Amino acid sequence: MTDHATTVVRGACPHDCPDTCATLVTVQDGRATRIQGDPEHPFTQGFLCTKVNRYLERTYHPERVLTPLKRVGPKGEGAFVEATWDEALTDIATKLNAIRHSSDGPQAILPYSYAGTMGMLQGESMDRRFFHVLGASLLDRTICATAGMMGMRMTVGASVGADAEAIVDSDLILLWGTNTLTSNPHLWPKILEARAKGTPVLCIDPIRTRTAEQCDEWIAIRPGTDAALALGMMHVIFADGAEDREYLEHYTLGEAELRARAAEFPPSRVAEITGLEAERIRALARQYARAKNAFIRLNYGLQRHAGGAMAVRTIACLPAVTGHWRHPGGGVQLSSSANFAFNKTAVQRPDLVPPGTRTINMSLLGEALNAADAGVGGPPVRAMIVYNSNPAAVAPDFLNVIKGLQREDLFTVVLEHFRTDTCDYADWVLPATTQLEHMDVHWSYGHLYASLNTPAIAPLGQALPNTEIFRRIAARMGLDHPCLRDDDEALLRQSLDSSDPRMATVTLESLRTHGWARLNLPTPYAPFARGGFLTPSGKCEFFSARMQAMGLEPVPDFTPPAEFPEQVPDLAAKYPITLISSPAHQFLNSTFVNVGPLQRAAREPEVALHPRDAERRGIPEGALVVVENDRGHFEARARVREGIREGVAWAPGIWWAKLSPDRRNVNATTSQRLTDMGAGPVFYDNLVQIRLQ
Ligand SMILES: Nc1nc2c(c(=O)[nH]1)N[C@H]1C(S)=C(S)[C@@H](COP(=O)(O)OP(=O)(O)OC[C@H]3O[C@@H](n4cnc5c(=O)[nH]c(N)nc54)[C@H](O)[C@@H]3O)O[C@H]1N2
Ligand SMILES: Nc1nc2c(c(=O)[nH]1)N[C@H]1C(S)=C(S)[C@@H](COP(=O)(O)OP(=O)(O)OC[C@H]3O[C@@H](n4cnc5c(=O)[nH]c(N)nc54)[C@H](O)[C@@H]3O)O[C@H]1N2
Ligand SMILES: [Mo]
Repeated sequence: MTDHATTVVRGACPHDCPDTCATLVTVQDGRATRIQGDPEHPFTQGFLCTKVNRYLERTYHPERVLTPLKRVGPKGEGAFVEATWDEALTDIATKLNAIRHSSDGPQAILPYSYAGTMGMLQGESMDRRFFHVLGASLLDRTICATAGMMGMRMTVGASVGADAEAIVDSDLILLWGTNTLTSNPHLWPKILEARAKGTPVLCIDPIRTRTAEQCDEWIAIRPGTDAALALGMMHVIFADGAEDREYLEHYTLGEAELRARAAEFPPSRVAEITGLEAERIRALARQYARAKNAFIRLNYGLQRHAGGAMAVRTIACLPAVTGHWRHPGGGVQLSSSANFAFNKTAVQRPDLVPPGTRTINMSLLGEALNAADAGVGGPPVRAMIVYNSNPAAVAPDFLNVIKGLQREDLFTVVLEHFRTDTCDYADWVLPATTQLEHMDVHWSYGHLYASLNTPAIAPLGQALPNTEIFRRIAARMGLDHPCLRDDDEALLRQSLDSSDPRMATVTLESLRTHGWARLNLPTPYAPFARGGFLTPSGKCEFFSARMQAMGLEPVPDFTPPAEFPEQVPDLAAKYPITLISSPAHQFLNSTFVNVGPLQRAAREPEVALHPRDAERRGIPEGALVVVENDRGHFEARARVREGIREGVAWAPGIWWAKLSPDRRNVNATTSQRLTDMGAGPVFYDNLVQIRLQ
C-alpha cells in the first residue's frame, strides 16, 4: 500500500454459489480498483471465478440503473424516464395502499425474490419484515433447491453433509450431477489434492461437461435415472455382503425395507433404466464398497426432475449402507446450509405474519399471475415487488410468465442493478446497490465459513440498499411498526444473536477482525461418524414415516421423470430429446449476461447435441436451430459434439431473452410441473424437438 488514499476492504461474494468467497477489494480515492479472493480463506484459496473477477466491471457498468425509472411505453418495451426517489416512493406507496385497503386486501401484493444476493441483510431481512407487517402474500422460494433439501431432510435430517474441506482425504470421489469447475470451482483444487494421492474422480452426468472431461471417468447416465443407479449399486453391495453391518444396525432405520427394494434393482434392470452397462454398474458398486470414505458431491442438477427429491434421498442412503460416514471425507454433500444458525427469527420476524396468510409458489409464477385467484385461493395478484431475481428470464414456462407480467392491471416494482428482462415489464425500476456498496453477512451452502461484507465504496448515483428501499417504502405507506426502522447495523447484530453453539465462533468481533469465521465445528468434521442423524429417529431413515404420512413412498425408489420417454411414448415420438439447461460457465443464472467479455465468451444461446441426433435432423455444426415443444420454442446455435448422450441436448445458461436472437430463452420450453417433494421446478425434465431454423 503506497498511496495513503488506498485501502483494502474485506468483503464476501454475494452470488448464488456454494463457494461464498471471501474477497479483498482495493479502493483508491473512493473507487474500487481491484477485487481478489482472500488468500487466507481456506475455501477461497486466493482466487475468484471467471465471473466475479469482473465484479468491478459489472458495478461500474455504463448501463447500471442509478436513479428511479418510471415506465412510459407499453409493458415489455422497456421505455423509461428518470424520476426522483420522492416521486417513486409517493406513487408506489399510493398504489400499494390502494390495493391494501381495497376489498382484495394486502394479500393481492406479492413479493418475488430469490438469490441475486445471498446476504442475510440484503437478501432476507427488512424485505421480510415489510411484507409481514403489510400482510402481503408469502412466497415459497422453491426455484432452486427445495426438492434436494427435502430429500436430504427425510434421509439424514437436514441440509448437512460431509465437510467439503475433508474431501482431500477421501479415497474415491463421485461428482454426481454437478459441474464442479463451473458451479463450485473452489472445490476443484481440493479434489486435485485428493487425486494427487491416488484418489479416483468419477463424474456421473449425461453431459461430458468441462468437469467430466477432467475426471478419470465420465459415466453418461440418462437424465433423471440416478435413483435407479444408486439402488443398483446397493443391490450389488448387499449381494456381495459388502455392507457395513454394524453401521447399519446402530445408525439406520429400515434396513430390511431398503434391502428388499434394492433386490428389485439388479444391474440388468438398472442398465435398461439408466442406459449404462450392467458391468459398469457392478464395477462402480464394488469400487464404492471397497472405498473407506468415498465423497459423493451432489449438486442440484439431478433434482430438477419430477423424481428429484427421491433421487437425492436414495443416493444419500449409500454412505450409511457402507459406513463411509464414519470417516472425515466420507459421505454425501448436497449443501452445508443447515449448519448455519443465524437468528433468522429475529431478523425476519415471522411472528408478524397475519394468521391465515396464503403462500404462493414462486415456481408457479405464470399460474399465479394469470389465475383469477392466484391458483391458491384469495385475491388475484394485483401488485408484485421483485428484488434479487429476474423472473422473466429464470422462471419456468416463460410464455405464461410474460403473459402475466404484461397484464395492464398488474402494478410491478423491480429493485435492480440493470434493466433486465423483468424490468421491461415494471411500472417502476428502483436502483439497488451492489455488494461493493452495502453491508452484509453471509452463510454458505458449500462450506462451513460465515463471512462479513463491509461496504467498500459509496453507493453509485442514487442507488440504495434493498433494506433501505423497503424502510422507505414502509415509511411512505405509513407502516409504523418499530422493527421497520432498524438500520443495517442493528439487523447485522440481531442476525448474529444466536445461542446455537455452532455459531459461537461467528461473532461481530471475529468477523470484523478476519472478515470470516469457521463455524464452531471440529476440523475435519464428520457429522454422522457415530450416527447422530437429525431425523426424528436420530437415525439415517431408509424408511421414512414422515414421507408415509405425506402419502409418499416411504422407502427409496426410482421415480421416473414426468417426461420419461418410456412413460410418455406419444409425447416422446414428437419430442424425443431431453433438454438440460444447466449453468453456463460465464454467467450466474441470468446475472453477468450483460457484462461484455463474459457475454462474448459465452457467444450466443447455444444448444449442444450428439452427432447422430444432429445428422438425423440434417443439422450441421453452427446452424441456427429452433428448439421446441408444446409449451413454446426458442432459437439457438447448434453445437454438434460427442460429449453428450444421444437423446440429450444441452442449452447452457439463462440468457436474457432480450439479448437472444428471438427475444426468448430456454424457459420458453420448460414446464410448471413440480417435483415429488419440495414443490420445486423440473427444469431438466423437459422433452423437446430440434430442427433447422
Ligand atoms: N458458473 C455458474 N455457477 C453457478 C451457477 C451458474 O449459473 N453459473 N448457478 C448457481 C446455482 S443457483 C446453483 S443451484 C448451482 C447449481 O450447481 P450444479 O447443481 O452443479 O449445476 P446444475 O447445472 O444444476 O447441475 C450440474 C450437472 O447436472 C447434470 N444433470 C442434469 N440432470 C441430471 C441428472 O438427471 N442426473 C445427473 N447425474 N446429472 C444431471 C447437468 O448436466 C449438469 O452438468 O450452481 C451455482 N453456481
Ligand atoms: N431453464 C433454467 N432455468 C433456471 C435454472 C436452470 O438451471 N435452467 N436455474 C434455476 C436456479 S438454480 C435458480 S437459483 C434461479 C435463479 O434465479 P434468480 O435468483 O432470479 O437469479 P438471477 O437470474 O441471477 O437474478 C438475480 C437478479 O438479482 C439482481 N441483484 C443482485 N444483487 C442484488 C441486490 O443486492 N439488490 C437487488 N435489488 N438486486 C440484486 C441481479 O442484478 C439479477 O438480475 O433460476 C432458475 N432458473
Ligand atoms: Mo440455484
